[in-house]
Amino acid sequence: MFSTQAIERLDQQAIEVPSWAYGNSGTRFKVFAQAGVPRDPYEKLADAAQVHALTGLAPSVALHIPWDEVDDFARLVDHAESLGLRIGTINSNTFQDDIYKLGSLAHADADVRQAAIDHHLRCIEVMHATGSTDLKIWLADGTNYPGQDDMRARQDRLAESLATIYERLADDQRLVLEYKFFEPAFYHTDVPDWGTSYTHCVELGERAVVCLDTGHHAPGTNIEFIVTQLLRLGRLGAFDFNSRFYADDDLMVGAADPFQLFRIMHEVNRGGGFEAGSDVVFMLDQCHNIEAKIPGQIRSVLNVQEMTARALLIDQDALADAQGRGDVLGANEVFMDAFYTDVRTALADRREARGLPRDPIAAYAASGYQAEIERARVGGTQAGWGA
Ligand code: LRH
Ligand code: MN
Ligand code: MN
Repeated sequence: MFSTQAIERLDQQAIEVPSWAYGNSGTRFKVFAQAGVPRDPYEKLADAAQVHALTGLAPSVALHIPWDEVDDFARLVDHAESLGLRIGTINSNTFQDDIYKLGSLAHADADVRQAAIDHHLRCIEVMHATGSTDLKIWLADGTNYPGQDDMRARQDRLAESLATIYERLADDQRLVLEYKFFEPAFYHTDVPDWGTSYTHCVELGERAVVCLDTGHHAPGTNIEFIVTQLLRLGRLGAFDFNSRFYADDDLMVGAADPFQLFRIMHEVNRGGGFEAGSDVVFMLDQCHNIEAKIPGQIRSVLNVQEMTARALLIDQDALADAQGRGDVLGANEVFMDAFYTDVRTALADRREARGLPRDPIAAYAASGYQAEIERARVGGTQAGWGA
């Protein structure tokens, strides 16, 4: 079914999983506790290792600081390596402390800005200790009411704070700036869209790149166009994948709108994002509030793989030919033919050939791992919001 090049790309596909997906999570209404959830970052890595062992798709784990602070990061790295994993992106959280109520890097008070900068410097230390190359910054900064603060001054302060952090990165480290159009701030957000993120990145330098979280756009936004543009500009650093029906729902990627994921993956392919040497990081950023966490992560990485496989099936020559001839319906048919192709059996065959289970979800259920952690772990923590 697949070309040799497509098989190569699928075999090499790597999707980064977030440590917070394994802990208890929920909404502002309720956090539902699940039996066997991890009590610390070591156990989160052990759970992530299950996902990789059964799919071959998830070799790295993103951490959030301070959720995943430990005394000895060298020990955490050893633990990750013993599980066949590595530590990926380090996310800085400047949204959970009282001092950041009115902002962090864009705050009006220089002392608060300094505290937020210091937190990022701590994240850079963690990156050195873990070998991580990406510092991902998402800011809750913004205002709730018109006139509450000077939006223009906030941009200037933000630019200055980001520059101070950027200067401290090593040559092989990147600053990845994530945008989000609203929430928790409801009137304005200081990095609301890809244009603002891109503008700050260009000002900072070549190692500043944009993170596109699929849940962070207004309804109806053509996300794949943003992917195209950022790849064209050489500034698409990372994805935070998840699904949304309404706002930042953080549901499983590929669940709400697999066609959108397919369209995104086509643009990634078109823009060279799957080529050797591409440094686009494909991360999941989602939580499992009501479903089981490890199977939820397995389902998610398989969804990404399936839509990537379908995108790689697009007959590029036929598509270019139809486009060149102005054959509107013909071009659309070539595109849709690939989307409507069921790749699940072919991917199961490929997994079997690689020594992986044909059905990773069934293999997880049969492994006994879930029963083991439910027996061994008592008092798992809320690893998401409020941890
Ligand atoms: C913000 C966000 C960001 C955070 C994560 C927990 O909505 O997408 O990436 O780090 O959620
Ligand atoms: Mn995100
Ligand atoms: Mn989000």
